[in-house]
Amino acid sequence: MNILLIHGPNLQLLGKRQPEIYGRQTLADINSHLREIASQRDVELKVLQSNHEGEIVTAIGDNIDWAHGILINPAAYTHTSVAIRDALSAVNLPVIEIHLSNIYAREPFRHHSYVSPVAVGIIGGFGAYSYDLALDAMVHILREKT
Ligand code: CA2
Repeated sequence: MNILLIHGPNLQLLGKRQPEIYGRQTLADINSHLREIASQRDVELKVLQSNHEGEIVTAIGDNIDWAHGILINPAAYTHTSVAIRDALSAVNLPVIEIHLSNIYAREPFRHHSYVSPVAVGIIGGFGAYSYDLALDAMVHILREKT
């Protein structure tokens, strides 16, 4: 089972800035914890972070034949990117949208997501644990399918 995990713009700053909003764990901490869970679940995890919309679009398309499911924290692109939504919709794989924070408890401009309508589910508000929950949810979905 192959799962692609995409982190959107500015998430490379995790643990280094605004810990009151996004927590103290760095992206490297989160990724290494997820790789551990993935290996316990017998899952191949491919991880990438990009600050560029086009790179994220390309990565989604490039993994169409590799990935069985996609986990994505589109970060600010959640609220702006038709291109990422179209790419996710085109690959026709299960997608789980992840957020560290509860976007509905924040500024109104964060309340709309272009990605949610093409996701099977959305997990947010649990800090780095949102990623653990999303990985387990994806494994559950993919195991149910086989
Ligand atoms: O809560 C989330 O995971 C978000 O996707 C994070 C995005 C934000 O634009 C979304 O509305 C919600 C922001 C990611 C920026 O990450 C930073 C991390 C540390 C310091 C500064 C920014």
